Amino acid sequence: MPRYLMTASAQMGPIARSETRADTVRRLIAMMQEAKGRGCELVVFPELALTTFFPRWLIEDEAELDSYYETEMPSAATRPLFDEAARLGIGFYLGYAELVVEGGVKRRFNTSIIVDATGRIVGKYRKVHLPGTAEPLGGRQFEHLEKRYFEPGDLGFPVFRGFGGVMGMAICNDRRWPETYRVMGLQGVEMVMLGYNTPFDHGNNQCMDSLTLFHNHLSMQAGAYQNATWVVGTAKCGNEEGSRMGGQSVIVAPSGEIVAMACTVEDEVITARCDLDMGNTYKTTIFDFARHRRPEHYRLIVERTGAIPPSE
Ligand code: CDT
Repeated sequence: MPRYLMTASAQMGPIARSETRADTVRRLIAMMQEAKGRGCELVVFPELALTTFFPRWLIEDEAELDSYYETEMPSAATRPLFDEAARLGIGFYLGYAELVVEGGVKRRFNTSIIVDATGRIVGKYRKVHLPGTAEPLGGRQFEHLEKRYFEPGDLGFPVFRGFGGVMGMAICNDRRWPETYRVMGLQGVEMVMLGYNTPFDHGNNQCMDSLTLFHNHLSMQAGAYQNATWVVGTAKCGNEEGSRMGGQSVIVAPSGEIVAMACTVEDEVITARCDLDMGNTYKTTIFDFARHRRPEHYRLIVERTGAIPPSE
């Protein structure tokens, strides 16, 4: 018996710096309604889906910086999204900037949550692989200051039971790292949801710029196939405040095949009927970890070559 999960990826076009949370939440709700209308039980929104991608700028005014973060979830501004999810009976993944105060100290994370079809938060993840720099590089139109504005996530890569399967999360740059998928793969993940904001700008490396969309799919398709899991990758894209970002949001099957892809750089909902049992075909054959993985040999190789040991 297949275990179908009707899934949507709700890509977003740019969010202007002047756009309010209320405006953005209205866009998210419209796409959630479309996803539900197309029979979906789950909708995946992008990374930092409530604001413009602010790490492109050096923001020295602390109050201004704080205005990009959520201090509670749901907040007054995001409550309508949770209410609509519960009314429709649809779950969602949402990325946002999180600010928590612990012992009088502000801590900032690039965060995502899974919300179930009753509007309840059932999982939280904080981005581990933060790209860019803590100090501005200068000499370029846009910075990438995630290392300044966030600390690396402290929640690991947990998986959550929900939507009839084993669900995991990642955020943007995490998708380029095999560890991301493998840590969840070792926990039997069946669907990895992730949002991204990926500018075409790699400093002066124009060769890499031209491969932006290729590397986007390459990393998600490899992660899906090598860990026998669905991957749902959702972009915020288009020309955001002069920064061009890649789209081509996708739903990738455990075979590594793309089964749905966005074709605009605007708000666009794509859907797929995802059989969560499909990964079992791979998990019991070529990627049967228990039978074929050889962690003890990885250690031997590491000892002989002097490379840094993998943490298992
Ligand atoms: N948001 C984010 O993590 N973006 C990075 C940019 C890398 S440099 C262009 C990404 O991996 O897509």
